Amino acid sequence: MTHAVYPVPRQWAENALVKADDYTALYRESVENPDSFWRREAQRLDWIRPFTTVKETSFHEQDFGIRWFADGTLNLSANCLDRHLAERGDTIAIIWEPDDPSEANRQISYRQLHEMVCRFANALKANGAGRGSRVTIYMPMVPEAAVAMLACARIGAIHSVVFGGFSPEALAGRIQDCDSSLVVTADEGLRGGRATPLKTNVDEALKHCSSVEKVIVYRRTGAEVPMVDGRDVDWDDAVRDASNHCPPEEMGAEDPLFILYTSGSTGKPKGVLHSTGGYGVWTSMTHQYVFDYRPGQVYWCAADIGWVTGHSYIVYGPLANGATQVMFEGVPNWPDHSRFWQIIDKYRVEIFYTAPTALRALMREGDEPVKATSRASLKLLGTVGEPINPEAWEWYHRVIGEGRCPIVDTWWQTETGGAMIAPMPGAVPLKPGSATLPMFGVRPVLLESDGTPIEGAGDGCLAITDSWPGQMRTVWGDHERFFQTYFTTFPGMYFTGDGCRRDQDGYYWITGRIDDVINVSGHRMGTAEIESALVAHENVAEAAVVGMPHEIKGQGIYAYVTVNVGVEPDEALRSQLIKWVRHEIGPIATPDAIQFAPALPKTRSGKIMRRILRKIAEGDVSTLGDTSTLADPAVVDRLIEGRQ
Ligand code: 6R9
Repeated sequence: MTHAVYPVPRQWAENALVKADDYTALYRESVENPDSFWRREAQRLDWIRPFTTVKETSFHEQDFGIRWFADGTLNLSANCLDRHLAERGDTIAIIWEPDDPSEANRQISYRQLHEMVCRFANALKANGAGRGSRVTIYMPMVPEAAVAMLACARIGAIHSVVFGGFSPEALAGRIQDCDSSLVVTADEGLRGGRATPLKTNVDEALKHCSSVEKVIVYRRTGAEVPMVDGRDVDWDDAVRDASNHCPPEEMGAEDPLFILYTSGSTGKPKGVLHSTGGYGVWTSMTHQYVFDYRPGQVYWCAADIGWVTGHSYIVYGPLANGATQVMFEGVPNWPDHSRFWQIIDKYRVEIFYTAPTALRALMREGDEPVKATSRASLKLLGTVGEPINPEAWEWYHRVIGEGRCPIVDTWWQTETGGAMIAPMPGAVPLKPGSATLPMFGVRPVLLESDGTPIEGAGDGCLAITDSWPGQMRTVWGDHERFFQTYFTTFPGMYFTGDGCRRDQDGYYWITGRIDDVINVSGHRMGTAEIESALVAHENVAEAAVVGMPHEIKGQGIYAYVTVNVGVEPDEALRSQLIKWVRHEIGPIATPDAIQFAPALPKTRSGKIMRRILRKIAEGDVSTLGDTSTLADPAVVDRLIEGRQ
């Protein structure tokens, strides 16, 4: 197969932070002599006590462990704020653009952000939080969300941000799992002109959570919300008398920074735990090199703070690098489809980072809403979250960037902390649809499913053979699950769960998840989670969920449902079940199709054959493969007839 190749534009080749030769030499050093490479890179952070050891890691069962810079101490909030004050205290850190363009924006300098964080850190302490305690943050996209995260980092509390689109049930599960003592939320969130009742959701969730003692409520819309006496505190009241002086806590490099829940192929969501030192070095380094970031440039990552992209590339990476960034509360298609491009013009954004699903949705609206804007400030574009189809890549490149801006397609995961496979724009020629080449320190391998390594060009399971500083350190409360999930499929390696192809030039092409995780609009959903929500409904006997191709979302959710005896599987039940799943997990888990199935295809040992269900959902029934191991092969014909 031949693919378009976009060479590095001359200006980029000459002026980039990392040029082609640098990339080759530094990559080699990073894998051959990681200690010297990382000892130098880690100097990008301010350490309180310098580290003496660098890399102490093993993926093998007998001496399994991941430690980086372990005897060093630092504070990441100080790295994101205090150290910038002398030189760029008055530089704007966050330009906040509200959902409604007619509402006033906010521009917050590093000095102001520092003061907001110090005050809120003292407020957290006054409400019982401290080193090691867990604070759940359930907030809309307002600067106070970042303030809450940095305030936790400042006092050594571990934040757990829960995306504002999750339901009270999903929020409760995440609060219970890490026993948060404090929740930070807002009265309401605003997106696309619609309000989300965040505080009411928290009240609902807390009926099932005994660990929470305090709730701090930021007033976003001013809506009337019930406040529980002795438990609920107004944000403004909490900070009003708080001192603006709050010395940063001295944290060990391996002390936990945050927990972020993510869906896996089995069981309930896992609390991915990231460390302080390694994560700080990794997010700062990748942000600088992948986006070729120079102080003074306006950068915009359009992700939500509830996902890892928001953690790494809105909060920790850019702020550690002293960046000026846009933070956007709203959505790409409201009030109209030019919203993103208008914001780019309004603030002269140079670097823009978003997800393929947003691009595909906007592409469908045609070029007019784009052409109505200038976008002359743009220099670099980025994508993340799912594979980008070459068609969307070309549109992004040709129409949005007018052929002038390299596109950095960044492959990474909640577990990896930051970009793992991504082009450095001044060093690596681009191929639409490929995340290109590995980041410094990243050693990818492709394997057959039996573990045989694939050399050269080929297609297989993507694993990483050695540790990198931004790697997650454990699953909160379940270290054994961490080891079992990631290091046993291919012993001695980190297994990503993704399939991948490598071409003759050594470029990586992520083909998507090969486990039971589906990627809906760049959001990870465990099929098991949706299945357990479905079977929790009184009329459902059994459910199996698979991904299906979806033009905009990348993947859609296709659910096979077997109802209880005596229940009529009709349209009313179908819409009831869709509502039910939204209620149990949140709108992002809304099934796109529900097929009522009299029975599911199972092996004789009772295992559901998902491969067959996937094929039927994809509408590809000509290649169902071997069905001879099914207990009742006739089930398949009935499923094909009933396809939605
Ligand atoms: C950062 C983030 C991780 C999964 C990952 C993969 C998919 C992410 C991608 C990509 C192809 C890219 N993914 N970036 N696939 N190209 N550039 O998205 O983290 O939410 O944990 O999702 O997303 O399948 O395994 P997370």
